[in-house]
Parts: sequence; C-alpha cells; structure tokens
Amino acid sequence: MLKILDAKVVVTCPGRNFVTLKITTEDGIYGLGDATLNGRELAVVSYLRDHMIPCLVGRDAHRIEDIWQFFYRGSYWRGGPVAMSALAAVDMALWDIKAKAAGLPLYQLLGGACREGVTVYGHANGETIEETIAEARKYKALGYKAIRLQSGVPGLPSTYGVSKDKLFYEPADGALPTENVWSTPKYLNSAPALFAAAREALGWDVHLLHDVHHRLTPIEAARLGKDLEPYRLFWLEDAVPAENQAGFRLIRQHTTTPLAVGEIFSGVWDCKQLIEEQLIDYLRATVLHAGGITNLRKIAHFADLNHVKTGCHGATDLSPVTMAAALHFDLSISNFGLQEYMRHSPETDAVFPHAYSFADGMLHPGEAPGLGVELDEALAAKYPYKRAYLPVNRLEDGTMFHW
Ligand code: GCO
Ligand code: MG
Repeated sequence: MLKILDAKVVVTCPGRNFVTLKITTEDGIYGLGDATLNGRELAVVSYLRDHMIPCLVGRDAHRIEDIWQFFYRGSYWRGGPVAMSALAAVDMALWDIKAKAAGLPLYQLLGGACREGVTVYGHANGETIEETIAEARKYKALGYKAIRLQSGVPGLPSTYGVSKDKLFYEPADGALPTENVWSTPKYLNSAPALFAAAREALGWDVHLLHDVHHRLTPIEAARLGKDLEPYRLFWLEDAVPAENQAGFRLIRQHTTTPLAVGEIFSGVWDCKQLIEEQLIDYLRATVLHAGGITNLRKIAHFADLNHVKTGCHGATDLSPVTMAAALHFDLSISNFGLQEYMRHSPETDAVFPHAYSFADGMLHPGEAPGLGVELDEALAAKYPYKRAYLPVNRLEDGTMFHW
C-alpha cells in the first residue's frame, strides 16, 4: 500500500497557461500529471480540486486501474474533455509514482522500448510558400525526418498554423477570442501548390504533413486528398470535424492520402467507428485529453488490431509532463506512427525541467525514474494565470465557422 497523502493543483503561465496536478504519497514519493485544457483551464482545476481530490486522499496509489475505473465508471456524468483531462492528470501522476517507486523510467513498466527513439515532426510555416519552404529547410538541417507545412492563404488576413513567432506557435492569443476569417475555395486553390513547390524544393526523403484543422466537408476533403496524392503526404490531419465518424467513409472512398484525426478526442467513443472500419490511418488522441496512459493504451491496442497507428498530439498547450508521458507511451507500443513536437519556450522548460531530449529527428524520454519531469514550484508561482482564449472563425460573409 502506497497511501495518497495529499494532492494539489498548480496553475502557472510561463508564456502560456498550464495546469499541473501533484499527488504526494506517505512515503514522500510524488507524481505529476498535466491537466491543461487550452482556453478552459480553470474548469479542469475546479473538477480536480472540488470533485476528484477529496476522493483521492487515502487511496492506494499503486491501484491505478481501480482508481481510473472509480473516477470513470463511478461517475454518473462521465466523459468529455474536462472530466477526461482531469482523469488523465490523476492517471499520469499515478504512473509517475509507480515508476519512481520501482526506480524505473516509465516506458520500462509499460513493456519496455519497441524502438530506439520516438520520431517526431516539427512545424514549418510562413505567410508565403517560399517562407514556409525556407522554414522547412531549417527543420531538415536540424535533423527532422518529418515536417508539417502550413502556409498563408492568399486573400485571407490570417491562416491557422501561421504564427507571428516562427519558433513558438501559440494560438490562444487573446483575453477574449480573436476573430479569424475563412474561405474554403481560397484554401483549396492554394494548398496543393504549397506541396508541389515543397517536393520540388525539399525532395522526397522527408515526410511532409498538413493540418486542415477541421475546416472541410467530406467531399471537399476528398478533393483535397486527391489533389495532394502526387506529393505523397505522410498524413492529412483533421480534414473534417470528426463528430460524424461515418463521414470519413466518403473521404476514404476517394483518396489514398493517409488520414489522421483525433487531437480533441476524449476517449474510444470518439473514434470507435473510425478505427473499426479502418477509416483513418493515424489516431492523434493524446495521453492528456483522452483520459491518461491507462485509457490511451487500450485505445492504441484496439487501433493496432485494425491497422491504425498512433500520432499523438504534441502542441505547446500540452505541458512537458504530457510530452514526457507521450514519449514513454510511444516508445512502448507496437503501433507507434509519429509524434508531434512543438518546442516549448525557455520559460516553460525552466518551470518544468525534464529528462527528454532531441537528437537525429527523434525524442527520447531519458532514463530518469518515472516520467522524468520536475515542477519548479517557486518559479511557477512567479507566473500567475492569465485568461487566454483560442480564436474563433467566421466565413467571409460573417457566418460562424469551425476554428
Ligand atoms: C496541432 C493542433 C494545435 C491546436 C491546439 C489547440 O495539430 O498541433 O491543431 O495547433 O490548434 O493544440 O489547443
Ligand atoms: Mg492539429
């Protein structure tokens, strides 16, 4: 028995908001879990503080599956991003504790390494095609084997994925939501040209990816997939909003461009049909928003049976705690595909010192016991929470649209 003595939530904003759960046991071992839900951070804080922590204290930290079931099956109102992010934070912290108690890096408890490292993709973006390609060249020079390309859409004032700061992309940019403008015809006319130019300039020995950010209908996505086929994308991400899983059938019938989806999924019920019918190639669900390592492992095993690989979300709104958890997970599963990696700012890295490191296009979680991430609480306290929203999107005629 490794009794849980206490649990607390730390909110910090070293450039952006992060919510961290720290669970401490009677033996003095503690574990960290990330509970950050971009733009809705304080809802998860309340879920943890007001509803979960009172039930955690006194339990045996070793009983991870039972605690997971207690909070999932045991709550009448279950699922959804707020509850599943809170549950993920508890789960990550418990795995951190268990691995620290065993004196092993977490991936060893998950079955050991299936590969030498975790291949990652970086983000190259620019206002113009030329700018985007110049950025992609920098990633190639750093050793990246896979690069996501996003470029400005001519005729639109701003475009998803094209940041002011090339290195540290941060979409949650306003104390109230920023309003963007979108045009599907303009986008569909410009996206294939980016990849034609990129193949010409970068060659074929680098994987190229693209994120549509949920903005097309299935038939539009089918057309884009077909237009991009000559450029052999590694994946086309979030081509349509995924609420209607059957909608992917139509895209699938028309194109061989590999499909990825799932960064906003909270669990298997968001992707059961997508996996079962093999309508996607890569599942982007994360340890954080999909209920923790315990839950994501089950989903990944189910995906493996259906020829679907993983491609965990790894944007900067997931803290280094999630990045570490993802790396241990990625290293240990058989059907790993690719991991997203957007570097955190130096301020964030200082608040969360970590054992993972990048070399030759791969990340490795390191050999520190547990997740291998610390939280510098004194430094965290110097960066108080700042309200920040993700943008919203309207069509050119003013109609509210997906962001
Ligand atoms: C990605 C994502 C992010 C999200 C962000 C929202 O592929 O990395 O689309 O950029 O927009 O994580 O919170
Ligand atoms: Mg995305």
